Amino acid sequence: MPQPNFDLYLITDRKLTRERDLLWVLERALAGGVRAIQLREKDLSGKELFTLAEQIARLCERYQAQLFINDRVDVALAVGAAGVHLGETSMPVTTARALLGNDRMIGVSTHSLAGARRAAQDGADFIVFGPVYFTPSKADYGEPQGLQALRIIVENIPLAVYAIGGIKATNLHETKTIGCRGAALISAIMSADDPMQAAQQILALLTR
Ligand code: 3NM
Repeated sequence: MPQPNFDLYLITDRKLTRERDLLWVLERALAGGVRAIQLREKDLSGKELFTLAEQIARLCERYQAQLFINDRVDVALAVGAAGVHLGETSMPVTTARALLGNDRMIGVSTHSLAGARRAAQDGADFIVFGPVYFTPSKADYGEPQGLQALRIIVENIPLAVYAIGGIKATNLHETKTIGCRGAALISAIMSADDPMQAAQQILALLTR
């Protein structure tokens, strides 16, 4: 069964690229060393998402990077992605596993210890937990979870845990010391002046 072998999980948001083409930003990030991308563009139709996913899958192949598709098991299978990323409103992990088999990975977004335990029991390959720090897109959900909650997840869940939410070069070391497998992020790379340089800097900090 494949295991997550990446430290940095880059999540897309084409509205946070500062008007730059998403494929351009992703190519820069891949050139900077990113090896795992989650395509997360929730407002696209199936057709639009499939077309974009095919393009990104080709890009990822060139860089030997793994592509995960948010929510859509069908699109993940259609473009031969490495796996799928499920959230609270997605189909059950067990159902996704039945569709995907054991050769593809399932990542799950979690927001509590109970949710993380469930994901592990249901057969997730890795989880993200957050938001650890303040991040504008999740401000409506209340206070961030903080480092202590993240520590509890890492100590209790026998899976690779990626911290998410407001992760930047300046706070990466905190999540690393806690024992996270790595970091998942959007704006620190998508909105960076130079996504390649940002990816290089973050990866250097993560693998140090
Ligand atoms: N999920 P940024 S936080 C997509 O807590 C997402 O599950 C979160 O964006 C969660 O890196 C988040 O720009 C936003 O803070 C991450």
